[in-house]
Amino acid sequence: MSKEGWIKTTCAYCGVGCGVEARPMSNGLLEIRGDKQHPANFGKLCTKGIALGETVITDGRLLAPTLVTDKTQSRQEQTLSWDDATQLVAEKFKQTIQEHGPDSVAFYVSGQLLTEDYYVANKLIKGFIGTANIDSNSRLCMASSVVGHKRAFGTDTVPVVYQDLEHADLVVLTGSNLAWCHPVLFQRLKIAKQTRPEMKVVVIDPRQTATCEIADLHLAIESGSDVALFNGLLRYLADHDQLNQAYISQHTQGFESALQGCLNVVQAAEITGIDSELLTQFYQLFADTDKTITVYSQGVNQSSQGADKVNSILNCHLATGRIGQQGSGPFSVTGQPNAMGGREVGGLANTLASHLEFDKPEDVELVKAYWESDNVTTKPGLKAIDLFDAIDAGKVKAVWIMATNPVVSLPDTEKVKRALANCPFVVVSDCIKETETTALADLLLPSQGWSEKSGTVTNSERRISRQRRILASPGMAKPDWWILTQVAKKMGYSRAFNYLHEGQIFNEYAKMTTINNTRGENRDLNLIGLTQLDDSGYSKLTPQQWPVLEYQTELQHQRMFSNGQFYTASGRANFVTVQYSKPKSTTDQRYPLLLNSGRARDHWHTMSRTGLAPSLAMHTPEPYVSVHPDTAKQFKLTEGGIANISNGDIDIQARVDLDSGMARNQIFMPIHWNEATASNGKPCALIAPYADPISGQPEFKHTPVKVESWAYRCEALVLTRSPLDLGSMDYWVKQKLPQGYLYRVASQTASTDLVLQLSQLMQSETGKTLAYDGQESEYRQAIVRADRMQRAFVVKQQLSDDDLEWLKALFDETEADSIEQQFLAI
Ligand SMILES: Nc1nc2c(c(=O)[nH]1)N[C@H]1C(S)=C(S)[C@@H](COP(=O)(O)OP(=O)(O)OC[C@H]3O[C@@H](n4cnc5c(=O)[nH]c(N)nc54)[C@H](O)[C@@H]3O)O[C@H]1N2
Ligand SMILES: Nc1nc2c(c(=O)[nH]1)N[C@H]1C(S)=C(S)[C@@H](COP(=O)(O)OP(=O)(O)OC[C@H]3O[C@@H](n4cnc5c(=O)[nH]c(N)nc54)[C@H](O)[C@@H]3O)O[C@H]1N2
Ligand code: SF4
Ligand SMILES: [Mo]
Repeated sequence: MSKEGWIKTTCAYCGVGCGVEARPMSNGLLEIRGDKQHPANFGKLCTKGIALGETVITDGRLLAPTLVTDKTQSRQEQTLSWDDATQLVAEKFKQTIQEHGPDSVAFYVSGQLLTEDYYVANKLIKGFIGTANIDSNSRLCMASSVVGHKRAFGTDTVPVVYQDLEHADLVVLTGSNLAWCHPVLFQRLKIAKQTRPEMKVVVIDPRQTATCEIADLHLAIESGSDVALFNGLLRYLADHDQLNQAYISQHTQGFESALQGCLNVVQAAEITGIDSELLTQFYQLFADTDKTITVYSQGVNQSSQGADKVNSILNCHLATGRIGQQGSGPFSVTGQPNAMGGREVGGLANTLASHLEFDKPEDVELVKAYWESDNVTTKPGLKAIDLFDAIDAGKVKAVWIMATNPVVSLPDTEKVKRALANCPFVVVSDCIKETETTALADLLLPSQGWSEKSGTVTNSERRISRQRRILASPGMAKPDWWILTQVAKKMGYSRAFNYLHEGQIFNEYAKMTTINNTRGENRDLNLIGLTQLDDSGYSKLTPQQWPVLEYQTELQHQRMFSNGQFYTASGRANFVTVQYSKPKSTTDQRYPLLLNSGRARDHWHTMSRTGLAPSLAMHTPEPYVSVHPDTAKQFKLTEGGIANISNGDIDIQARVDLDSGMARNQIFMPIHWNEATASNGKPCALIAPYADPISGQPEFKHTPVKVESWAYRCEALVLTRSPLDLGSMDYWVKQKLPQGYLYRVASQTASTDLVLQLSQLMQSETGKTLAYDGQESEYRQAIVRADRMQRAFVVKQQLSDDDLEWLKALFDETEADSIEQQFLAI
């Protein structure tokens, strides 16, 4: 802690992993500023980082272990002690294993766990329970990159460092909306381009996104056609004598095979839908520019060809020797704050631990010896989609979900719901009480959240940083690692899970990276320089970039593979032969448009945290669907109207946002709204569970749908100081405001019926009722108590921003007479 009370920690959100300094304020919130010394951000923060202090309120928190004794509508709950709750998990898991074997249980975890939590979860299930049925929401996020890296490099390793973005002469961003999803990295890139205008930026994305603001070239690629684009590039480089032959012959293998079947420019142009001249312009730019970085993210990974897309990119970098050199390399940016840490400790069903692998029997022996367990599993477990299928089929009978909300974020959410509803024992560890996933739990366990929990995370450039405890946690919330160890002990594994604090777990993990790998000779992930940390050293740990052979007191920028040595059997990098193939599903007359899905600037996933910050809700207050104006015309949609989006089985609704940057055959929806925040705006409800056959990563960006206008007869604004249940309304969206909660409502019923429904909602509030009846054109009702408006609604055929501003202003009034006068005025 600094003299002024600032505590250094790391941002709760994206994989940039910005350093944050936080200081408690007297009102219980946190003052936040960027950490000037942190090498990810040097003091900068984006909108989400800046607003972290607003999100530490305890609204909606899960406060105690809770047993749900009746999962039906008339839900019955019972609070348990930690001892009883963890005893119950241990007993249920043990009983299930005894009756049905270890593969009948599973964990489903998250890149939002800290490395220490992840390590303990992985050790318990793979090392002691004896199944690898632990998968992570990183399957939805990074799995294709993991496969691509392993196939090419023999190890799952990001070669570049952030500085490379600043040194590059060409930055290709493909399937990445860096401006919104990794904003501080984007700012670094933008400043670098301003400083060196000769730097070129190319964006490859079917949409013209905010990232295109700095693009010299935007290639609006047909959805799913990246392999054709990068294979075309490989062939172009070969045809134009732009290969690095020396690098290919000295450091790689498999080039000839990879080149065979690569497309020429005309063929690539045909498949990608990009004009061949524009494509040639890009290919020539790539050929001409030695210092090239290719940044890629979910437009690449989340595809039924995700792993092949990744290798098509890596092939081009290997063919030009552009890897491990300053300013060049392929750069898979990570999504969640600890997506990378999870990959390190083995949080995916098909990795063992610490970059030790199932396909090497000697690695399994090393893990057995290190963990002193005979029960270490020898084979991979079920990947996320298969795992939920196995739950649905009754094969997995007990599941523990931690720090993720699969009922919102997995494809085919109806199936996920059904699977969990029928699963005999569902445990959910979360900070929030009411999510779509906690609604299906048999047992809820309250976890500490950001600013309460303590441990480490690793960012996109392999840099390990501390998250520190700053505030006390509410109720009985505990760290995830602690909860896991209590269960492990009660299952009979006391000796292996006797940790007193997270520093001990980190130490055990750091040492694990050195087994048969003293100084990184067999595996690149090596933390020997951190194995000597004592409690005080862990407490003061400054950012360290792996490999950590010596404790880093000075800032390091270590590129990987600079010496041309890889972790394959031969030490050479592999070219992987990949061919373009069509995505699994295609549009037809009935479903003529492709639904693409992704992120909005100021929200994080299912909004459990960003939904609490009024300042963050302003940017995109409602679930929206971006549509090209021509497409809108064709399907009779208007700006600000509501669209119905359907896959034939399921319909969802969102506000129409006309966007001329959209492709005409696509629509785009953000992933953030779900049943907790909107009536029916969840894209995953429509998405089929098609996945990449190797990585298991779902195809989230390519769903054929039809779209039509969702006509409504009237709208309402409801402002209230305490939350309401609007479950029965046709269309509603919840938004946090400084004054309380705003609900935007649209109804297909007559306005008089809507007024009746809303009046009933008003009744749970006490005070003087004010009612204004403008004879169909406008209805208003409010409850005033203690010189404050407590709850109010306005119903009109069409509401405007002015109506909202008027209502908000009345909520700030502190004099009952004045409120009444204004509210009832014509
Ligand atoms: N604001 C915000 N930031 C976040 C997050 C958040 O929730 N909110 N989440 C974090 C997480 S976990 C992740 S994984 C990252 C994700 O970060 P990004 O991957 O940058 O974000 P997305 O919006 O999912 O998708 C990126 C782009 O892929 C494009 N795309 C779709 N199909 C294709 C295709 O076939 N080819 C190509 N080349 N592009 C295509 C989409 O149009 C979209 O613009 O963001 C992280 N940062
Ligand atoms: N259609 C579509 N779907 C997608 C994507 C897409 O682009 N399109 N992207 C996918 C990707 S990349 C991702 S990463 C996922 C994200 O999807 P999810 O992981 O389902 O989303 P989150 O809202 O981040 O869920 C995290 C939950 O963990 C809780 N939590 C936060 N911190 C802690 C903690 O320390 N401990 C515990 N126990 N709980 C905690 C939060 O309250 C929240 O309920 O969505 C995926 N789904
Ligand atoms: S860029 Fe990412 S890590 Fe940095 S402040 Fe923004 S959300 Fe947090
Ligand atoms: Mo992600």
